[in-house]
Formats: sequence, C-alpha cells, structure tokens
Amino acid sequence: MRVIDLRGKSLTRAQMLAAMPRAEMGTDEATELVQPILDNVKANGAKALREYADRFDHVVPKHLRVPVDVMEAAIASLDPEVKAAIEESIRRARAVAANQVPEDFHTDLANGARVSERWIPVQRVGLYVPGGKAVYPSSVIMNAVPAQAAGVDSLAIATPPNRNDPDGWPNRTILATCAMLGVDEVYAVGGAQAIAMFAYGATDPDDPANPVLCEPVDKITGPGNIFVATAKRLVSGIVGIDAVAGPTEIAIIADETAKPGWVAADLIGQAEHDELAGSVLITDSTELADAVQEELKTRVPRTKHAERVHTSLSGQQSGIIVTDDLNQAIDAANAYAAEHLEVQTADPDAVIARIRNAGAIFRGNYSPVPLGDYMSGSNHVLPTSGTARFAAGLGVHTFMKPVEVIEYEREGLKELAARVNAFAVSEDLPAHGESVLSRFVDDPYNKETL
Ligand code: HSO
Ligand code: ZN
Repeated sequence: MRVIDLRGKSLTRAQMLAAMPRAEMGTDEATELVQPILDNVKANGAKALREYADRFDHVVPKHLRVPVDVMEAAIASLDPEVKAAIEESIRRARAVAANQVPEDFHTDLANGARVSERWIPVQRVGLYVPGGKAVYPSSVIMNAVPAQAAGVDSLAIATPPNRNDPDGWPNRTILATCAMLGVDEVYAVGGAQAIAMFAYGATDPDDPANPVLCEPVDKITGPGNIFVATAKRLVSGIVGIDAVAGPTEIAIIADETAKPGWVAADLIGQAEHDELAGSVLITDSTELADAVQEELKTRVPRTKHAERVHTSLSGQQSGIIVTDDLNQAIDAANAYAAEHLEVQTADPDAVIARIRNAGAIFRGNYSPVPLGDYMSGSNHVLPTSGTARFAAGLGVHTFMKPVEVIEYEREGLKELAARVNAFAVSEDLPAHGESVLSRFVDDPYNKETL
C-alpha cells in the first residue's frame, strides 16, 4: 500500500481533505440509456418490464411477481447453518431497530401555544436488491428491518430474474431471506426498469386476473449498479431515495498496541468487495505501518479473491497515512470521513470521543467491520465517499418523517396577532396578517376584539 506521510506537516482544512486517498468519481454517462427505460416502463408497464428482462437478464420469469409457494420453498432449501445465521442477523437488527423508533414530543410556548412533533412512517417502500456477482442477503435484512420497525405499511422488493433457473426465479437465498422477514411482495424485476416500476407503478393488461402488477411506492432504497443508481437519481423528487452509494471503504486508526495481523485482515476484508474499495490505515507508529505491510505480503496471496484485493489495496483510493501522533490521526480520520472506522488503540474511547465524521465506528480489537456487515445489530448501509461529514447510515429514521402539528388556541394566537401582522406587512403580504387579524377584528364569529 502506498504511504501518505503527514508527519511534521500542518495542513489547512482544504489540504487535509486533498491529501486523503480517494479516487476521482467518474462522470455519469448512463442517463441517456436509463431515461428511455423509465419512460417506457411508465407508459407500458409490465409489457416493458418483460422486454427488458429478455434484453438485459436474458430470461423472462414465469411471473413478474414471485409466487408465495416459491418463496416458501426457498426457505426449505436453505442450508441450516446459513438459515441460523440469517435468523441471528434478523434478531439482532430487530432489537436495535426497535430501540431506534423516535418518540413524539411537544413544546408548550405559552398558554394555548403548542408545537407538537409526530413521527409518521413512510407508507410504501420499494427495496432494490441487486443480482449478479454480488448477491447480499445481508443487505435485504439491513434495509427491510428498519422499514418494518418504522411501521411502513407495505414493503415491496425487486431483484433480477436468474437465467440459470428454469422458471427465471431470482436467487434462492434472497427469496428465503425476504420470506423469513415476512415480505411476500417480491418481483423478479431488475435494473433501471425495477426502479421505474417502483416509482410509477405498473399495470399488466396481459394478466386479466391481476391487472395491477405493482402500486407506486413513496421511497426507494437499496444498492445497485450504475444503471440502478442513475435511475434512482432520475426518479428522486417523484419518490424519495436513500443515498446513492459509492465504493465501500474502511479506515483504521491504530497505534503501536494494535495487532498487525488483525489490522491487515480487516483491510483485506474490505478490499475483497471490489477493485475500487478503499482500505486506509491511519497510524502514528511507523513500526505498526511496516508490520502491517509485512502481514499483507503473506496474507493477500493466500486469500480467495487475491487479485481483486491486490488491485484494491494498491489503488489510489487505499493507503497508509502516517501521522505525528493520535491527534493528527484523528484529524485525518475526520477529514476522510470513512464509511467504516475501526479504532484499535490503547484507549479507544478517548479517540472515539473526538471522532465527528464516520458512517459507523467499530471500537477496539473485537468489533471488526464484518461483524457489523452481518449481525452486530447495527446497520451496514452507511454513507460513503466522505458523505459521512453530513449524512447518516440507514436506520428507522430513514423510513419516517417528522411532521410538526401547530396547536394554537384563541389565547395563544391573540398574543401574537399584532406581531404576525407586522412581519407580514414588512414582507408586503398583508393578507397573511389579515388571516390572523380576521379572527379578532370585526369577527362575526366572536364579539371580542383586540
Ligand atoms: N461491507 C459492505 C456490506 C456487506 N459486506 C454485505 C458483506 N455483505 C458495505 O457496508
Ligand atoms: Zn463487507
């Protein structure tokens, strides 16, 4: 891994940001391809979905909506150990999500003057689950569990059909996970066309028994390739979307007490995702930096996806940042704003207290990122590409909206009437003022005046 030496340097904020190992994001050329897909699905519904299944997935599934018996059979076909792992993951995610549900509250400002805050779940959500090489049932759990805990009324899942299946049914582990979560509205629809189906809904004139294939949703979440991401960006505004994720990344703050083998294993674990994944070690110890490089030399060739890992670790987006001390290491970590931040130092709590930018923080030697990927109870959908400076990971809040209820009575309004009027007149909106004053001046409903 390349070394970025910050020792003896006092950097401005801009210089520190520029020193961080991140690849330039490519510009998005997919819009021209994706917009016609959205338009076609909007106009032609299921007919367009079948055409695109044929063209892009090379299979048209027997039904666009996966029948319940196929979902149940998928559970029965699961390896018992995988099933137990999925159950544990769901159990822990549900326990944390239940605690995340925000409480309604109100503020009394004077007599007859109250503002209440109500948290209301999004009514209908569409969750996209990619197919292909990277099939992650764990991501189904991470998206569905908080939506369910938020009280979302209906949750639909779309995942591509599989051409190696005789009926075109999607990946069995994905289907089984959906069924175990209690989600039975699952579509064998992939790509940008699935996003269009969620945004606009889709009818199916070829199926008179079920003329409405899919009702439109209010919010779409879930990962996907460049076409899915572009489709989400294009429909955002019509529906809500979660953040469009960039390549996954880890940063590890470690001092001389860290175990080089464990640090190396964690960097490799993240690099395994993708050639573009970022793995960054931030340390004030050159001994540790050297020892981790040595560990990588032996561990990388032994790992199953050695080539991918090697490409990722030697890329511009990965590196070892060497700092004067832990203070500078913390500054670097805050500038990098990692999706995942591990802290392996003698006093991790002292470091964590000063972290302000990270998608999630993994404390100490026994909280590695893959634990969080699968079943710590935390969510693995986290802000990437430095967006942890202003964004949070997925949670119950993603699927809820706070709505303020304004609850003033006559007394409370009367106290403010003249002030509202003064403000309204100053903005040249006198009818605003009259709306309030009409309740008191020459009020036919009430004889009392101001
Ligand atoms: N590390 C990935 C999530 C994941 N890992 C899924 C394994 N499966 C992004 O947080
Ligand atoms: Zn992972």
